[in-house]
Amino acid sequence: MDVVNMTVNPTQAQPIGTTECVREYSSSGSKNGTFSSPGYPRDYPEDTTCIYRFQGQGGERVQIMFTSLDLSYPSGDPDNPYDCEDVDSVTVNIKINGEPHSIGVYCGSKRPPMLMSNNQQLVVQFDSRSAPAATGFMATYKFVTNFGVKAGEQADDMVCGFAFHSKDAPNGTFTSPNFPGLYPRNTECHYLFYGQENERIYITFPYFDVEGIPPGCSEDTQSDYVEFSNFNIDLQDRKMHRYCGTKETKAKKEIHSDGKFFRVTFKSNNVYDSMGFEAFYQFRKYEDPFSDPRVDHNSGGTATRPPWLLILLLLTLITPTPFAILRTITGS
Ligand SMILES: [Ca+2]
Repeated sequence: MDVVNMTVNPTQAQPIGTTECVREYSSSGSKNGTFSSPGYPRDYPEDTTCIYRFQGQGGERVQIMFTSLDLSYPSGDPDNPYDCEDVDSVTVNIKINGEPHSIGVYCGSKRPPMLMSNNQQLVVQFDSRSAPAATGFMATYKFVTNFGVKAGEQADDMVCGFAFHSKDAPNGTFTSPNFPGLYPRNTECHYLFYGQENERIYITFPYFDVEGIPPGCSEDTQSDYVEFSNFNIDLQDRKMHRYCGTKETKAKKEIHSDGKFFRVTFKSNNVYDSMGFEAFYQFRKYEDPFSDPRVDHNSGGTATRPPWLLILLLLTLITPTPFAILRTITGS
């Protein structure tokens, strides 16, 4: 039996089964819907290939989520398949710079993660070989423009940008694109934080898994990464380190801005992917300890803020009643 050809042009995928079915889904028709293996929820036919082509427009991405997967898997545990070669499978293909890439081959009954295309197109290929007693798959599709990021205000002048203003929300969460699915390839998203005067932005990561090799997380190591900057898009902040890897590989401590603006950038390349991150942000008032004048040098070192509270507290300790305190203060 044929093996899934990973190098097929995803927009012109050739069937490997003898029964071909091709289905086209265009965002000009519907922005979302469902698709499934032939005959679902009845058992799917043997020796069949089905191609599902998704075509968005403008800045749309294709987001697909399998709600069920039940493929014949004679060679092991279908809930934990270790190899999808030569068995019934579902392959998800995208195109990067004109070159075809598979972002996942799935088999057995382990449900695939939520997936997103890197551009307007995505192709799903279903291949059955055996005479199965299995229902196949059911999935939903969506053409989205928000990259699956459900926080912040999407910036119109950026491909993938989200703005967070402290006047709108003092804290909240934001995620990598398509979270909690796999993040899309070749994607760069910016998260811009605008605080008020004397505010700083604090970021922590409850979940972090970005494919890459720390500590450099450089392009040389084919790393995806998260970058931080006190400057806007065009300026790199050399003193801030990139984050990549899993939260376990390096304890991810709280990171903060130097001023009232902060930028977090997520960037993925064209190979490998992970689930990304979920982050918590908080705008906090910043009290600079060095800008608070505690000593008045003009009056010979006398404190500029008399410690009235401390005096009252001491008087309370040594005198029995408030009247006694009053008498002590006024001297009557
Ligand atoms: Ca990658």
